[in-house]
Amino acid sequence: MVRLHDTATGKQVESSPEGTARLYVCGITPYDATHMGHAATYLAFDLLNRAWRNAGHDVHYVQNVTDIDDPLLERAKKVNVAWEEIALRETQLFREDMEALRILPPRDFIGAVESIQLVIELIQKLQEAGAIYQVGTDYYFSVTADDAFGEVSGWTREQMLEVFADRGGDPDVVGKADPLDCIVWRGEREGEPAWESPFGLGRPGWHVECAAIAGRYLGLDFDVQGGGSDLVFPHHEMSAGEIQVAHGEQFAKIYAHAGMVAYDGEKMSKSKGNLVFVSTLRHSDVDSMAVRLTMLRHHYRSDWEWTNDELVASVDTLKEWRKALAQGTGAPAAPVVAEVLEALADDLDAPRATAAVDAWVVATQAGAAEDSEAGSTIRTLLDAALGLALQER
Ligand code: 5CA
Ligand code: ZN
Repeated sequence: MVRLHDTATGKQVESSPEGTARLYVCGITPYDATHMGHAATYLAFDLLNRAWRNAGHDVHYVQNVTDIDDPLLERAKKVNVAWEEIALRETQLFREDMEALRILPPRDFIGAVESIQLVIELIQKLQEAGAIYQVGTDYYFSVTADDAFGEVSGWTREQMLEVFADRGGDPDVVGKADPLDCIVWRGEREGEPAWESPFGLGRPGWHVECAAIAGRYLGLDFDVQGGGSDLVFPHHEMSAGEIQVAHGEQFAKIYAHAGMVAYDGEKMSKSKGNLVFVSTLRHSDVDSMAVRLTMLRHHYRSDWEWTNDELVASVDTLKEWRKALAQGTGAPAAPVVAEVLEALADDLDAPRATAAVDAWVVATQAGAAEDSEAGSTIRTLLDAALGLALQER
């Protein structure tokens, strides 16, 4: 049984999928390369994917790519490259980055652009429910249509209003019924791409894209909706609200959020430019497994700061781990297997899991030799549960 912290209830809850476990994780907006903050979020859900698999579940993992959005169009204009080209290039780079870090790919990897028909259908359902209205050529979702509005984040209106504008919202648009209402269809603007729809030429709003993709590929009431904690509000609140109003059913059972990774004292973000790119590390001499171990040393829910010192320490740690594994014989592996799997099932506690491996390495290097198969057992454990492939060199 995998236990996970649920943002909506503020508690640790048991995730008990019936058969196939269903996971949706919010994907990248591909206007720049993947940084360590993104990577840490995808690593968190990779641990969940692996924990479920180790518990015997098949996992249906869906991830989107926000391949049409304001930041992408702004970047395209600035560098004078077609937005489609930037999106394709950065999405490909993201896939290579994830592969290098041994983050298992989703079963369905779905772009917003290829999902416009699904989005239109969802907006039509919202229209039938009387939950959208027009302002000029734009359409908005009325948050008051959702009785459960606010239950994903648990935030007050004041808290919501404080961040809404910074996170893609437009509280000051004249003509909105409620400043928190979010756009579902943005009428065509000059120089921007647009698609035909019953709502006129335009493009989808952000939240309704993830709602439509998750609803179509996973069905309703799926197991876990995941992303970084910057998506709690408005993104996950709004997509859950839209599905609840359109279908009268719960969007997800659990809302799980990874902490924010900082660099130079501030949240790592494309807009601030304080970035450490996965691809830069990948093209240096640094072992990708050391990059992965550095992230594993931090609990996924905590906010933490990326430092070069920790990366260097991980390189040294892996040297010791490899040496101990190469001995073959070592301290008993069975209790380490049990502890690592239990730590990961307990809200993905990777720091506790890596500490158990450290203890085994120390004991083995000190001469413990009760288990003749220890090296290969621990190697397999590291690979399957923690995604660390430490092949012999
Ligand atoms: N395309 C949307 C989601 S539908 C988006 O938020 N894209 S993103 O490229 O900005 O972020 C991709 C993922 O990385 C999201 O889950 C986001 O919550 C997470 N993320 C972004 N910055 C950080 C950070 N500094 N630390 C940890 N996670 C982050
Ligand atoms: Zn999303």
